[in-house]
Amino acid sequence: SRSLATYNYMVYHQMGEIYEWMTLIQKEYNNLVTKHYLGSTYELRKIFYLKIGEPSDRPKKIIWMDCGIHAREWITPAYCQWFVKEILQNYNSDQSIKKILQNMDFYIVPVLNIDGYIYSWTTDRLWRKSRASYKNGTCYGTDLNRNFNAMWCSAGASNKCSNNTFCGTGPESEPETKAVVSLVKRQKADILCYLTIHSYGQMILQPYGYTINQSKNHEEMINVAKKAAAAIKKKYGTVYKIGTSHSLYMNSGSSCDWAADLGFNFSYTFELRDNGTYGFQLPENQIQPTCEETMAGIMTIIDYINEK
Ligand code: ING
Ligand code: ZN
Repeated sequence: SRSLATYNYMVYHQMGEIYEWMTLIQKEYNNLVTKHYLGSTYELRKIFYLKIGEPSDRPKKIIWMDCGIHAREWITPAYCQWFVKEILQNYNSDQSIKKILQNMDFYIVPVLNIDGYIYSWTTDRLWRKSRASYKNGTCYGTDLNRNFNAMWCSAGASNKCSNNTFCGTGPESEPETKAVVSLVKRQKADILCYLTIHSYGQMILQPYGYTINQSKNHEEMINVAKKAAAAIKKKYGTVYKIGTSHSLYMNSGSSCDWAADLGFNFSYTFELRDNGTYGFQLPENQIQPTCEETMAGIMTIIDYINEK
């Protein structure tokens, strides 16, 4: 698709189309959107994020959201694109979106694990990890959501490359992880909320995964997650679970825990539809309802933070 007007948000898109979409969206909405280089993948592809908000002279607060850290979770890049389109299309008519874009900037990474995403299109639909090569090319891929510096590789992760939860050769060993860490640390003082989008399972997870300990504002985060889950349910009846990652399964080295340790008050992992019927291969006719309900959930969190 060469034009934004005909871009179909109700189908899954190959990486080449998502790159084109990023170019089109920043051109069409150049009053609100700029495209920035985040870093490079292992296979030397460029990772971009879209910065969305009204221009301002003073530093603005930031909401971070990444999609596609796991290759096979195709609904998540679809959601990040949906989110961007939705806030831009409604900016003029919706006073609450206008207010948010005056106060804050969104940093949106539509696809973080680009090498893996492409591989899931070309070769293995259920590929999860990055495409870094180990052991003379006999073994591939790090689980980028086990590669962050949060009790790295202590539990719920594997140090064997052949495993799906391989944690890498060290904390932040992977270029995709490094790219996130370097930008997020640079903007640390301004980030209010760190959102990372996965599928599947219908959950809103909060820190921690590596310990039974809770974050300092655990109760507040639970209350906000409850509100978000209620907003999701109200849309199409989809039921979400909420809780700490640890209460669902132990894991270490996740970006959500790392972000909490950096000091962000709000750090959530979303697991979008479904509950296992289709799993990672969510049919395209569920893209729209999934994105609409997720929109309701995420805007609940953002409204709360913006009004705080
Ligand atoms: N789920 C996440 C995973 O990386 C998760 C679950 C949530 C891990 C929060 C760590 C922290 O395994 C999927 N679907 O990838
Ligand atoms: Zn995932």
